[in-house]
Amino acid sequence: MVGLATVFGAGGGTSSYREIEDTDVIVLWGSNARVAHPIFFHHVLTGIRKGAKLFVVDPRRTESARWADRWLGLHVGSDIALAHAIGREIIAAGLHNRAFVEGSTTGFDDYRAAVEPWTLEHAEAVTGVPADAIRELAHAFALADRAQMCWTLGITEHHNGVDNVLSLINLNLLCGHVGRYAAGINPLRGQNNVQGGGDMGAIPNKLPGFQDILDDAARHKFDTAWNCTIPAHHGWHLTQMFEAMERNELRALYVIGENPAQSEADSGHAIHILEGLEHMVVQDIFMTRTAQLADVVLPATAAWCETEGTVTNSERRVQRIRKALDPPGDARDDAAIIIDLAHRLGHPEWSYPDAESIWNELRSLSPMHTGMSYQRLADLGGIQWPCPSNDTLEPSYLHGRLWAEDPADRGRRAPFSPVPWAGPVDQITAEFPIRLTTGRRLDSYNTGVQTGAIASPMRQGETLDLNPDDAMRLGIDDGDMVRITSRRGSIEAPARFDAHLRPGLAFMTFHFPDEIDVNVLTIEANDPKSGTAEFKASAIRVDKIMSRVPSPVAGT
Ligand SMILES: Nc1nc2c(c(=O)[nH]1)N[C@H]1C(S)=C(S)[C@@H](COP(=O)(O)OP(=O)(O)OC[C@H]3O[C@@H](n4cnc5c(=O)[nH]c(N)nc54)[C@H](O)[C@@H]3O)O[C@H]1N2
Ligand SMILES: Nc1nc2c(c(=O)[nH]1)N[C@H]1C(S)=C(S)[C@@H](COP(=O)(O)OP(=O)(O)OC[C@H]3O[C@@H](n4cnc5c(=O)[nH]c(N)nc54)[C@H](O)[C@@H]3O)O[C@H]1N2
Ligand SMILES: [Mo]
Repeated sequence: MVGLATVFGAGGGTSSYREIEDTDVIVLWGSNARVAHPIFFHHVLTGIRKGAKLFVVDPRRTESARWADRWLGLHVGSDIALAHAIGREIIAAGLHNRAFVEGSTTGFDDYRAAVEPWTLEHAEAVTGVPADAIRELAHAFALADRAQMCWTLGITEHHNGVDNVLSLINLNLLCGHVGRYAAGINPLRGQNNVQGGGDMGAIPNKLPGFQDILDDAARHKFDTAWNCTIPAHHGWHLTQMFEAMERNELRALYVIGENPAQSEADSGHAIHILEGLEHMVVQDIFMTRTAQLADVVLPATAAWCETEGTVTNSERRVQRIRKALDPPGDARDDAAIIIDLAHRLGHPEWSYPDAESIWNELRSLSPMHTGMSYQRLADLGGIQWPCPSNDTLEPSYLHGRLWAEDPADRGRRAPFSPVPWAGPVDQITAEFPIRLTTGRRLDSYNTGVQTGAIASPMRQGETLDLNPDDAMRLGIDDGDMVRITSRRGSIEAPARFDAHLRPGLAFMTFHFPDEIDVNVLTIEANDPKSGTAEFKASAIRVDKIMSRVPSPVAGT
């Protein structure tokens, strides 16, 4: 979101899901949407059936790549090199959209100079992607009438995640693939309401509706509405909070719906910091490992089925959710708990009889939500922001003004970003010769708290996935028990052969922390601009500790 906000002002994907069905070229970059965004992927499949070409850029030949016309298997962390080579090739072949670049962007000359060294051959050497595949993607993307660039964590979870994002946005600017129907730039959001959390101001620098916390007029509007004084400075993001805890500057933490004892990189270190807090409150629907470290645990209801409210998805669509089940035991609505807390902190005027009254207050303060009454949300089956009034129709895509006939109507031009390339922080050496990247499987969800609570025949348990050639060179057979060691720590897991991995690459998830806690291994190298950790690039060593125990054969 930082990258999109830098270029366009608003931190949101530019297109609607259905637009991917009407596009000519789809690039899934560092995203395994077949597994992680299956509903969105259905729209991708419809697009493919209607003739769109799919390119997948990922160091693993993922389930998503099975539907691709071309899979570009690159080295972990080499994305900027690849993006710059694509940009250079488009310019060298004269395929960029000159009118759009001249009329609606800034900084093209600096960008052209930054990509100049990235010839196809140089990029092939750095990324491992054959030059002809780079050329094919460059030409298909530039020649398409409409193209969509979609990315997720393979791009953002790096020490230079924001620069990675900017290097992809450059390509859309170069070809004018933004601000038109079915041409767009779309980061797919992770959790079902992570977009909504940001829209509501649950980020350190914005008030609800992305109103800037440094804007006096915006702040005073909220001061008056909420009877308080909002500090006129940015708060801390999660990484900065951990740093402040380590300095003993932040001494109490109120955690709602997050399990940082398992989801933080270098979790051994993170747990140590959480244990040093004077006071920690955890509000969750399960007794998580973080909750076990807390002084107070507040049992909450599950937002998606036990309460009323709204969620906002990756295409900025706000939808109603309704209570279907009574919550168990003492569990209470998240909002009710927070309102009670406000009363006890001396704000008895907080009075919201139901979720709708909270929402209506938001509509009165956040212009992009004003036209979204509960009635309209129900009638229309969800509405995308911005929706400033009761007669706003679906905006579908953002930034259409970049194409306005009259330059005066185009608003701020979108800047190119001549970002530098820098490889992963955790170095591959003789002692740590294998690159570990971490991510997701279809059958489990994040730290496994929710999916681990039910038995599923789909779930196989965690493995270290290795390229078979690498494994055999290390004397490791499929199913052998191995020790995995990084510069932070060490864990054990069964090895599994996966020929879809590039040589030198291993893969694990963070879904099974009770048995195998991968974040013991990951590096806490953060992007200074977004605070995101480099979950996607650790260096490891793998040692066999025990041969696979053959499963008993019936009758013996
Ligand atoms: N089934 C399931 N679905 C989920 C979740 C889940 O836990 N389970 N979690 C949700 C959440 S919170 C999120 S944020 C999303 C995440 O959704 P995704 O980002 O799609 O999921 P990941 O598997 O973490 O990473 C995506 C891909 O990045 C690739 N990758 C790794 N390193 C690099 C690199 O250097 N460059 C490139 N180009 N690619 C790289 C990996 O091989 C992987 O295939 O999924 C959401 N959906
Ligand atoms: N190694 C590695 N680590 C990673 C990643 C990776 O790719 N690799 N990905 C990172 C990413 S993208 C993410 S998003 C994080 C996820 O990290 P977390 O957000 O810490 O993990 P979750 O398991 O999604 O935890 C969400 C918690 O919210 C609780 N919850 C669910 N619904 C409700 C509700 O309605 N109310 C309340 N109060 N609680 C609720 C759940 O019980 C759960 O404990 O992990 C990060 N960590
Ligand atoms: Mo996420």
